[in-house]
Amino acid sequence: MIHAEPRARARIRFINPNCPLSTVTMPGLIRHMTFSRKGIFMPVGVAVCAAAVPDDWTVEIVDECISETPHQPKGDVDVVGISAMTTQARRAYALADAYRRLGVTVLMGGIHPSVMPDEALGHCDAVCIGDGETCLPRMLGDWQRGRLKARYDWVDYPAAPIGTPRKDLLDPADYLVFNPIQTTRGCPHNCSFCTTPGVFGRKFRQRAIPDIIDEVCEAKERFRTRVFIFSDDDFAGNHGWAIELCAALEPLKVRWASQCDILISNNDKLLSAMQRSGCLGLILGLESPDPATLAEAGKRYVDPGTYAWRIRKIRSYNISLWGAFIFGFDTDDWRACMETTRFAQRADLSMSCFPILTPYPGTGLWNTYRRQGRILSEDWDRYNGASVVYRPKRMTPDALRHAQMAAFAEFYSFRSCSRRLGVWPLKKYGWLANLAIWRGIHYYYHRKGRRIPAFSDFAGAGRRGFRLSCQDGEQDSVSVQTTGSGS
Ligand code: B12
Ligand code: SF4
Repeated sequence: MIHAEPRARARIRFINPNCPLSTVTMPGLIRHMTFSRKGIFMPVGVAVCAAAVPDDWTVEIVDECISETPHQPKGDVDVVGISAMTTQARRAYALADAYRRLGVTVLMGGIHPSVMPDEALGHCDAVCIGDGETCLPRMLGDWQRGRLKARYDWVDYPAAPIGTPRKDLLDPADYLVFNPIQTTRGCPHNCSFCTTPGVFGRKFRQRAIPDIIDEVCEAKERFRTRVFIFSDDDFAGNHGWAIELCAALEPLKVRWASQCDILISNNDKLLSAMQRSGCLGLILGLESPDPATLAEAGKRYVDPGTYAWRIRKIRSYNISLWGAFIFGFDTDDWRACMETTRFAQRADLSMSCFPILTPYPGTGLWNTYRRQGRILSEDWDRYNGASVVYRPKRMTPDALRHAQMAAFAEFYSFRSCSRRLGVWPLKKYGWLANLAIWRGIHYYYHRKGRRIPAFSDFAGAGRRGFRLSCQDGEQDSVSVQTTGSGS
């Protein structure tokens, strides 16, 4: 391909592509749910990459997820760096192709190109596998010397420290969460459906505590942030380190939330350090209360029979819990999905999400389903936790999607919220978040002119000839949940 003539000061544009089937990239819906913002999270991956660019470059970030109109590629830069989770991959490739036609060098990275480098190389000049902090300076240096290679795999180089994102390139007013902070990378566990072990390895890494504290202090000062999200897979994958970080956070008098595994319930010292440091809430990857389902998920580190006391114990430290469940394992039928939803309510979880099992490339599940010939679609847009892209064992794809939406509707109904959150003392954040999701569900079905799904529809389906709401081919519409599963 023809390379643009390098300018005196080289220019790079990072792009976080939109994904049409994900609610988290629909500015209209997000604005409706958040009352003002266009996006939920600022794009940490590209902001961290921007920080890894040498100082003699001009850098900008385009976040297509917060834009009402698609990004129009222009040949006014030397290099573009495009990031992609699987659900963003199709759009990422379209942008990459358009930029290459303009003669701009295209680099790709992020979760999806890291696990599908050959596919990505069909659309870009070089791919980064794993950490951008490690690979990007090498990629740009090689590009400047006219020696850009096709692949840069972070395991081939000494690891660089986890970077601090360039927030100055983004507008805080666009995002609900402008200061997500990554404190760790990777996860010590190896669940079969999860991308994290495949991309970042099972070696669990922690960021330097002084760097984290600096980022927190800067956000407090510049953006008046008091509530932080630590966007980790497993904040407390290393208990000793997490206690140290909590001790360093304590004097800052901030509040925070993160994801972590339920084994923290074994460690009172850690729970107490978390409480003192301002922990408001945690997302726990619970997946299912059924032991057979958990065995199928390869989640071997905990017996779900112990979930109830573990949840009670963590909550006794005044930490709110968000349960991340998954629907669609071979053990699941609609009754099992309903049981899971009822479990989440009985456990008084403040929030829950119920994504549909998705065999993301690079996971053990992807390999298993491919071997079994069960992958129904490789349309990456639909890899969003709301579409059924494989053949489930005990439900039709329509029934699975219906069960998912029935779970959201039941869990976020006013009745369930009142029971789980109570009315007094007022749990302000919990109520606001529940209300936002409730509004999102109602807005979505109202716009579609359809009735909100319920589990009772299954019982009535055969008898009254009732059609499941997704039988109109819209089972792959949009996602309501935020993250996949995590921890
Ligand atoms: C916070 C988070 C979110 C946030 C914010 C996402 C965002 N844009 O920042 C929210 C809540 C919005 C979200 C939503 C979703 N998420 Co999410 N999310 C995460 C989480 C926990 C952390 C992301 C993060 O901040 N990472 C830190 C940054 C620094 O890492 P990074 O983006 O990978 O970037 C590094 C490298 O990949 C590389 N890199 C990245 N881009 C580029 C580009 C170039 C050019 C180069 C050279 C390098 C490079 O350099 C960076 C620094 O090292 C991850 C778990 C994880 N471990 O990543 C899941 C994760 C990314 N999410 C996941 C999923 C499934 C989703 C959803 C589809 C869930 C859903 N059903 O709705 C949606 C879709 C979002 C969308 N855009 O449509 C999956 C992705 C699986 C996959 N194969 O795609 C993950 C891996 C969770 C999991 N364990 O399964 N998510
Ligand atoms: S699901 Fe959670 S615990 Fe399992 S590997 Fe992924 S991040 Fe780790």
